[in-house]
Amino acid sequence: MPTERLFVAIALPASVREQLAALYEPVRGIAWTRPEQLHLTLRFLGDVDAALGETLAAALTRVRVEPFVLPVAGTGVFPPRGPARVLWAGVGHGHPRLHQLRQQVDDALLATGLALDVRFFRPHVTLGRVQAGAPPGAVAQFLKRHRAFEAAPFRAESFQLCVSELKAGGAVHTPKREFALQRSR
Ligand code: 2AM
Repeated sequence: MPTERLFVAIALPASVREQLAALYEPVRGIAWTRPEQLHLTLRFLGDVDAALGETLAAALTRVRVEPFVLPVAGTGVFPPRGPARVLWAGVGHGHPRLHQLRQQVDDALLATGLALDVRFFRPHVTLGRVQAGAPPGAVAQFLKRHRAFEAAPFRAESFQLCVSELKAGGAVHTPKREFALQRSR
């Protein structure tokens, strides 16, 4: 059965991506997210039967959340303690509509019968992955330097169903469908 590795995300406008990519430093052992791929994941679906794509897209057209302004500010790491694996930029506490959107996306996907690995939602934009061999202190220095980072807030007007292909040079993300944020009729 052919599968696709899918996720639902909010794409960031070029201006925000540029501000985030300006934080990147050539540190050995940190693999920075390609600037054009910077995004906020709402839901990772994993490998899904490719034949289900249209059903999932149809379900997502039923999401009704109004556009909202999202701040992009602060930096942090996952896991918060112990060796860092992921460096991220935050979105404050997240706009209430961000959580509403995540909830509606989950409800829409669950209604198709898809099994979701529901876990705590920690909205973030992954900036880079820390690999073995990163110099000790590099992550701490990055966090210290960019703790007060703040990009211009942006208006989230849509979300996307995306395909992630794992390639030798890293994951390549391609939007499959875009859904406008809109109030319920
Ligand atoms: P993140 O790094 O912003 O959390 C596409 O693969 C996106 O889905 C990734 O950029 C990642 O978003 C998220 N993702 C990948 N693998 C995941 C997993 N096993 N569990 C949850 N989210 C995952």
